Amino acid sequence: NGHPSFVIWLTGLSASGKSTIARKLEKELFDRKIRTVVLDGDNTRIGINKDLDFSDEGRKENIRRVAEISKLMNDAGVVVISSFISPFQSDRLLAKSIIGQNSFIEVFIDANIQTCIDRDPKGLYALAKAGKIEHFTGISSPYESPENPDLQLDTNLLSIHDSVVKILDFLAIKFKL
Ligand code: GGZ
Repeated sequence: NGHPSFVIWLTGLSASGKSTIARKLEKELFDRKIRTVVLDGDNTRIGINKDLDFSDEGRKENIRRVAEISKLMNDAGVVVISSFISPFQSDRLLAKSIIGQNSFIEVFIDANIQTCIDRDPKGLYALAKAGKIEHFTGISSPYESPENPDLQLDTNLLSIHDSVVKILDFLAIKFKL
């Protein structure tokens, strides 16, 4: 009854393209009558996770909670697009174990740090370099690249559209969407 449910987990630096890809993918899935929700820092860090900071521990708890929410929504039959920097391999592994390995699709949105610094759409990299934001990912806090992602999308080379198509192609094969 209905469509399969799973979690598309987008990981990558700030300004790598995660949110834009998440929103376009959401629209494509909506057009295919697939019930979809996007979770990201914008809709979780102001609400359920507003007590958390960007320390390693704050991020760990952020990812743990959004993984648990992703799991609950997934169990209700909703496809979840979770778009978080999620810089630590151990936290992504935890998310995978919470969600279930067959339902967890790890997509590495791979833009190199210099590209992100050059884009700097919100001026956050400049603030971080000036020491005005502490432990900013890529500047003063690490990003651990996924070792074995289901998909790796180089947004230096691929357009947003082509990135979304690659995800849809993957889902078509894996889940016969
Ligand atoms: C990284 C930060 C920080 C620090 C604020 N480090 O590009 P944005 O602005 O809109 O998205 C980033 C968002 C990252 O939140 P996440 O919940 O995805 O991070 S994590 O998965 O690591 O928990 C950025 C903004 O928050 N932001 N301070 N210090 N990004």
